[in-house]
Amino acid sequence: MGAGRPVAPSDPERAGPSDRGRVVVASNRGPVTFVPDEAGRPVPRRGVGGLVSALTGALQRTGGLWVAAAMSDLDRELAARGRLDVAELGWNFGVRSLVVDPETYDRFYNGVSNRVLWFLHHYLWDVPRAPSFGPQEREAWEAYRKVNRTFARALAEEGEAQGGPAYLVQDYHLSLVPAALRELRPGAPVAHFFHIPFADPTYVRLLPTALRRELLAGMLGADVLGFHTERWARNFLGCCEAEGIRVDRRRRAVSWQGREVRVRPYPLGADVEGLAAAADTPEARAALAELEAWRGEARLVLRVDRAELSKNILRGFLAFELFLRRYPEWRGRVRFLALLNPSRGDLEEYAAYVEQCLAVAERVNRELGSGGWRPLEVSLKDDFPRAVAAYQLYDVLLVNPVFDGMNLVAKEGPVLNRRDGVLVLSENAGAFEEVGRYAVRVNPFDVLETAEAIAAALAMDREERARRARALRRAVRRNPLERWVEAQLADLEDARRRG
Ligand code: GDG
Repeated sequence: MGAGRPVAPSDPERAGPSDRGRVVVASNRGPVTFVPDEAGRPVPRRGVGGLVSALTGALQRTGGLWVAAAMSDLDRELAARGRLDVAELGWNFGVRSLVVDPETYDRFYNGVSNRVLWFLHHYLWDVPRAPSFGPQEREAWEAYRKVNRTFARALAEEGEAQGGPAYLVQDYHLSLVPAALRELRPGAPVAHFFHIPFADPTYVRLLPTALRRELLAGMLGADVLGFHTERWARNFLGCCEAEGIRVDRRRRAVSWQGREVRVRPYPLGADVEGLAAAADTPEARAALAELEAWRGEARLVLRVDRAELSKNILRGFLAFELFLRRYPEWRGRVRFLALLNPSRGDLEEYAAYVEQCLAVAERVNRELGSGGWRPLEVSLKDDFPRAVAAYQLYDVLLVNPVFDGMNLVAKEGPVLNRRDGVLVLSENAGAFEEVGRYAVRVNPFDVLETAEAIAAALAMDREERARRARALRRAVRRNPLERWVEAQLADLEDARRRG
């Protein structure tokens, strides 16, 4: 989350049902970070991205509170003084930041959330070697449990002040919060949303038995469990069945401790208005001019990702290399731009992966580049305006994650693109359920197929490109950003009415 644009205090176009009670959101990372200005005064900066827009939009309508962990030293210092002051962002909801001691937080965040749960649900382990669960991993699990309980306690405390809110708990970091919160506030309506894939029952068995049962039980404390796609929801139901828990597949419901838990897909939409505003900033316009000059007459293949193992950057580069070797007539006429936002630098697997990607890019440039033509340009930088500018310019957008909960890039690109660019999309990206039929489909492990997909996308005739681009835009616009929260809140209310 970097520097962001200001949020409109209230936008009547976006107003949803006004009779909803208050909402309390919980997530590991909050919607705001503080950076000191020249005088050293902490200034709040709103995070960028569809998720922050969806949740701040909902909170603007209902009022309430967002609870998150303090990230930086400055965050921790401000959090220790009480509620964060976000008045200058025009928000009519509060933000509470939780302080966790840095060692516990590191075990919770790096040790379990990113090293175990992220790897598990994206199928990232090199199975002959990892995972391996010994005493150290159990200790990290203890920290995970502790931070989840800290969140649950804070949410329960806030329940009174917020007049019995609906709770929207976010993501895999907080899988144990629903059950812990239910113990403290038994009748409270709780939805939990998983932003990443949910692995299938066989792969989930890579987790020690007690841990995977605890995870399922933690999530089943919710009334509503949300995933981006049918596929991830089905995997979750399959995992419950594998543990002997009663599941009604037809109604997508789990019977758990005398309650019924609904398990549903709620695909997150793209922030179409926010993207248009971001493209209109001076930073994005300057980046657009610079990229246009750099591209020249060449065609542009683009990827935009966090520098992240699950995004399959390396196979993407190898596929582009293979494409250039099989179709030499394209040499000098196409450029590949990879905009990579640095991520999780604390994990050695990530540093090694990024290094490997950079080395492959260098080799491809050395072996295949000639004259002033460098085929593969990599930018490793947090630069949202540049991403928004590049979206407008691509001829081919390569989105080939090994697995991805949704992948918003696949939806954002087509909204802003001006060249009837073609989307090459992994069949394992959640976005595939909504927009896959307008894209060129790839199996992310098949480098040859991906190379051929790039070739097919570049060679596609004008009418076909225009037809697909139009259909993509329509498909994305059919799912407005607000629907994601509204559908969860409506299902929570319904679940409550039916007891
Ligand atoms: C997780 C799940 C799920 C691009 N460049 C920069 C930057 N961006 C923005 C993009 C987009 C977002 O970052 C990336 O979102 P994705 O959905 O593609 O991927 P994850 O970060 O892995 O998100 C994913 C998502 O949660 C929401 O539920 O779709 O499956 O993995 O909006 O425009 N943002 C910043 N700097 C950049 O340089 N700050």
